[in-house]
Amino acid sequence: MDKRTFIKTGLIGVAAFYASGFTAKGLNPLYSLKPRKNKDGFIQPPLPYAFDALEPYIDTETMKIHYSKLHAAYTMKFNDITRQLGISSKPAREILSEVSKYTELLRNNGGGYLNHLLFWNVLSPNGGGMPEGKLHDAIIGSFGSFDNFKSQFDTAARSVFGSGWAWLIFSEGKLKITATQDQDNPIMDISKDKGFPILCLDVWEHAYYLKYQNRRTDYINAFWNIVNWDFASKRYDLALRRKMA
Ligand code: MN3
Repeated sequence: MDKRTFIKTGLIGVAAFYASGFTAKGLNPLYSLKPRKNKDGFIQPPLPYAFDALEPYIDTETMKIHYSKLHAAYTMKFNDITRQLGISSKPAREILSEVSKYTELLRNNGGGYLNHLLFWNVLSPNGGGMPEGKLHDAIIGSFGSFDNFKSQFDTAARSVFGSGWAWLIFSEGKLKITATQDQDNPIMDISKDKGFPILCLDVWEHAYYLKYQNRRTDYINAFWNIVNWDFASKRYDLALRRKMA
């Protein structure tokens, strides 16, 4: 093997390693929400930014606990349960799309696993502002204006009783806002509004209590400063492609 071939082979090895779930930047883009697996099952990819990167909107301590304790626990339990049931080789999306077949424990932990994967990517220290291109036009088309969209999303997020999530989904050819309880999501067959998630907001108290205490509205307002519209736009493109497929 000459030097050039050796380097080339080495690079392919590196590429294969990163393809196993990690990239040089940290997180493989999960636009398709198809998390990679390793021998232990579904992986919890690294956060795509530092724990303190979303300050002052989401505080460092909350991010540490949320990612390292809570999401890690959902991941571990989801792996345990899917292994016990002998369904660990199935994609997470597929398991959740037929979640009514399984126990509430699987529903809660599978939802907790996938919802947070999406949520970390929906946030960015370079986020905020407004979407561009097709997603922008679709939001105006579906909600009349960007402010109307925000206000409807805010209402959905505020109205979740107890713990849950607010969602922007692509459903039956258009954008729609919905909310779910606990760790349910619009991929699940038990969900009243089913669709392809574009954007989500975790409104469990664990997502904001340390900084905002009971002021969920302040947390929701802060969210708009860190929305990763670039990621959301790519999710929307994917939703359109799937619809046409
Ligand atoms: Mn959470």
